[in-house]
Amino acid sequence: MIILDQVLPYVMQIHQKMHLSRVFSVVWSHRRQAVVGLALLGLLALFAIGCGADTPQNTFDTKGEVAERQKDLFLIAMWPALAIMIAILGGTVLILIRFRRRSENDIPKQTHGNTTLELAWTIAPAILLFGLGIPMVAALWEIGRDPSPDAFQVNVEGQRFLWKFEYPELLDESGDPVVTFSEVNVPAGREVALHLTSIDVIHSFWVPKLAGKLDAIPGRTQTMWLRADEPGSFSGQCAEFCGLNHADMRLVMHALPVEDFEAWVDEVTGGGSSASAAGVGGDSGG
Ligand SMILES: [Cu+2]
Repeated sequence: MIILDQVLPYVMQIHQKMHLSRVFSVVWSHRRQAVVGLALLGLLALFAIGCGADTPQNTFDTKGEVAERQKDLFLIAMWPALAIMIAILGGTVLILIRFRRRSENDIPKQTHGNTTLELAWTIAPAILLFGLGIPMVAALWEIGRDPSPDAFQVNVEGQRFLWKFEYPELLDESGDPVVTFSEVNVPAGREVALHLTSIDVIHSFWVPKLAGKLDAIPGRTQTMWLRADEPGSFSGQCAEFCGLNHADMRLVMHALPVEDFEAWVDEVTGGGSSASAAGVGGDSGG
């Protein structure tokens, strides 16, 4: 407190001496430093966002129709938002500089209302919202639809801390559905229906390159569909904090070429029920 008692009068003195406009003019006179500082900040920002794009869960590197449409939605919302942000922040900075107080008795021009401006800033956002709304609703409709009847069926069960995949169309030699953990095989290029549930807490199923996330909820079954355009192994993970080992609740979705997929089906079923699963028209949905 003693320090504060000593410092405060001093600060007050400076404050009285340096009127705000003078502070501003001091800052303005150092604009070369300001420009250098801003340039450095910009460089730092570029450096910070320059992280590798070649990562296994990059939502921009889409490999399936659902993820692709979701990325498109994000971009058509992001670009206008970015333009608006630059216009508003840029305008604010411009106004701060252009209309700054230049002398002690400087009184700004007084205005009240501007019909043109008010109409413009009501109508323009309305048009923008409408323009964004149409493709968004269309995409929601398509992504949120039921899986097609010939989709490959997989029942997904979240449990702390792994994913269990059951293939209702693939029966092993004792007649039980084939089950895998943490890794799931699906046919590339064919629609996959995922029926999600959980046996303990709420988890969230997410394979970023193929589709957005959907919660796996105890006592409920939620269905989503996705399709891998090309064969490949796609990394995913639980996206809902579910306990201490949540970070270990990863998965890999292998989208196999037709021959490989059929070979795997033959292997796990003993050649028994490969027809319904690998072919078109499996109808024993989960
Ligand atoms: Cu989790």
